[in-house]
Amino acid sequence: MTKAISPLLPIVYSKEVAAAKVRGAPIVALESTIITHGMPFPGNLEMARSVETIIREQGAVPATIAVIDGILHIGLEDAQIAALAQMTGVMKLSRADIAFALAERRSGATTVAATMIAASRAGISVFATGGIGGVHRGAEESLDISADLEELARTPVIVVSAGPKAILDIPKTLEFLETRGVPVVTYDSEEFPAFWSRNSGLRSPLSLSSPAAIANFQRMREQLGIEGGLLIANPVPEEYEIPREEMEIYIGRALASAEREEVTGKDVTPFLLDNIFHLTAGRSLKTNVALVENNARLAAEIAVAMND
Ligand code: PSU
Ligand code: MN
Repeated sequence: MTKAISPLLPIVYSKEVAAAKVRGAPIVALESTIITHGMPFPGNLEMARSVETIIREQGAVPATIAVIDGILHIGLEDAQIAALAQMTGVMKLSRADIAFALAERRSGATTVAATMIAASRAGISVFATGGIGGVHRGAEESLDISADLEELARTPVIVVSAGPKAILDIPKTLEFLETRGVPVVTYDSEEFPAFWSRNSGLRSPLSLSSPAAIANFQRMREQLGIEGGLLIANPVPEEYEIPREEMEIYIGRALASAEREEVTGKDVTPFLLDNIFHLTAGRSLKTNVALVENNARLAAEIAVAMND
């Protein structure tokens, strides 16, 4: 039997990220599933570009992460982002299959879980997204719980979100995070947000109101030898929010369609988001873009504070 030689990790940094690493400049990781599976073209491309601009304006460097032809890219050039935004049939990669895409030289977009793994490997400790995956409604039956939650428990990256996507069971998602020892910190509010809405009706487990305090909290966890990430919930700006009562109607309809069409596994989240986009005549997308931009701004401020 011939012994397999371990392959080297095929990792490439964009010019901008490579230079930032040399200078020790603050870097913010960005996921790519939100581009390929979370939003329709061209809104997805506009969002991908605007979050990068916002991060630069705050004095940090954006690193959009994706697997392209078997190479793990930490930071994409603009043409690569544009190509990704229009690609169809791209894999949606999580902890279970990111190495598969690399080994098999495939292309794939990274979810929150896979982006955390890649960011941590690249020495990046802050990451901005829209909403994390979580415990799905009806998980008692389906056992559908996003790998994002387990990743938060083990990988030391600060994830800035607008809360778990409201299509999920938010109370159960919070219970799971508590059990796994993941701190959930709402930014500048005591009320836990619900993605498109500023309020979930639940109180936030923790709350902090400055980027410096968030950076300090994560450093203190490191000092204690606690592994794992930190979930920041950043409520969507008021002018873009869709009230919870209204969202619940669309979510109910989308969930009913998913059940009727027997959608399962990785397809559930993209299916629901697309359905809600149509049910709200595109309004949910405007809110989604606004909240990702808002999260990118806060993530950049935290990355800058981590460097102080
Ligand atoms: N947030 C969004 N849009 C998205 C996602 C998050 O605003 O498309 C993606 C993220 O990549 C997240 C994934 O990790 O959905 C969760 O998928 P699942 O529920 O299958 O774990
Ligand atoms: Mn799932």
